[in-house]
Amino acid sequence: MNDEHVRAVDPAVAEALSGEVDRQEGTLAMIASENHASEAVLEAQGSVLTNKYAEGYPGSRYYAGCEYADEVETLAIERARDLWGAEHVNVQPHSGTQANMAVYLAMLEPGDRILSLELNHGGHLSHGHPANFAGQLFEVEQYQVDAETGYIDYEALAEKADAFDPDIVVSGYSAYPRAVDWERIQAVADDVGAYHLADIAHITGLVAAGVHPSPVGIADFVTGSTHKTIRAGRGGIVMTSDEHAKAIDNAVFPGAQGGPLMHNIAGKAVGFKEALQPEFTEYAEQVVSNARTLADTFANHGLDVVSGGTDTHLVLVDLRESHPDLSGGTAEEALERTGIVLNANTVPGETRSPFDPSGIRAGTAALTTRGFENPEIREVGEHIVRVLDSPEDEGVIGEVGDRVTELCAAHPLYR
Ligand code: DSN
Repeated sequence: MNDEHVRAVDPAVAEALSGEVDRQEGTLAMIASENHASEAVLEAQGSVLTNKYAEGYPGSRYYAGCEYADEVETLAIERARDLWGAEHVNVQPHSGTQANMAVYLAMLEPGDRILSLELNHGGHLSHGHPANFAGQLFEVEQYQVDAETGYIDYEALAEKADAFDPDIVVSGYSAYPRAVDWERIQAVADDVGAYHLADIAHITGLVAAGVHPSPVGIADFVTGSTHKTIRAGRGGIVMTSDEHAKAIDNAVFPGAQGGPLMHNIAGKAVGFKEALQPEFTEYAEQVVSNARTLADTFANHGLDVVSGGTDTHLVLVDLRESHPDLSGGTAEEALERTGIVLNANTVPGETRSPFDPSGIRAGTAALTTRGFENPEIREVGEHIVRVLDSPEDEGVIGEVGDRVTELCAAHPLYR
């Protein structure tokens, strides 16, 4: 990729950037929250809009010279509305967590109550973990997945809601492989007079393409990030009805943020345009098909796939039964040595430390972007199993690593 100006000014950063291009090019990105943005998105994100202050919203800014910022942000908003069908969209959140912060800030008072899924069961830090602002400012109760099935325990969720009387129920998850029944969670929220926030950060692209049910029009608020399955570059987004539009806009700016990252919003606009093309639906369908193939491959080799499979882009494996002496962290490290990059993950009923948990999480969004289809995903799944079985066998690490290099070369990204 062209880096002549960075290289002239700062060779150290140029070397690191070039190393990162090589790393992405030469390894298999299977961290479920990652993807590879197109060069068009990268160009927009690396544009002169990084120079522009545009506090406010299109047509109503606190600074002069915002005509192009207005144009770009309006395009991002219109395309997001086309993609997800929301009445109102705010494309300014810097990340998914900032989007969630805006919803809490708009609708809750400090000390109010959040009911959300436990982190070990697939939730997210910004849903109320004690280490996060959401856990520090609000009272938090958590629901779980069913210990046997790995699916959300909707009945227990309803009972918790009755007992806890939350102000907001949070759905949408970071490590939950199954389709979410948004209506059922909405009914729980309605029963206790709570708002419903559906955080679709991981599945924005799947929802936009119609391969996962949409919470838009069901939940009061839908938040997401824009760099995962939707592939529109780093950032966040909030969607809501006209009723809550003003509260959300005020909560994003000036409530939670200052000047919007206009270069990122340009990336979102471009990525959303790409996602509106018919090929994106094919992409999203292939992402899910690939994830199902990966889950089947793992299950056929005796791994404990949480919930028995997947409806999304991700697969969660609990290593405790099949590999009792192998932690997620050791598995992650051994796989990284072969060029397969995924993450250690906590699992429902976690018994180890979150720093070295019992599971691994793997996603197919990035590999699908570079053109992997089911046979290659099956092969990658078999390589993962081989490494899990022999994480310290240098022969296995070397053989798998060589094959990963061949697979990457067959699917170039940016070169
Ligand atoms: N860190 C992201 C993930 O990996 O799921 C979520 O923010």
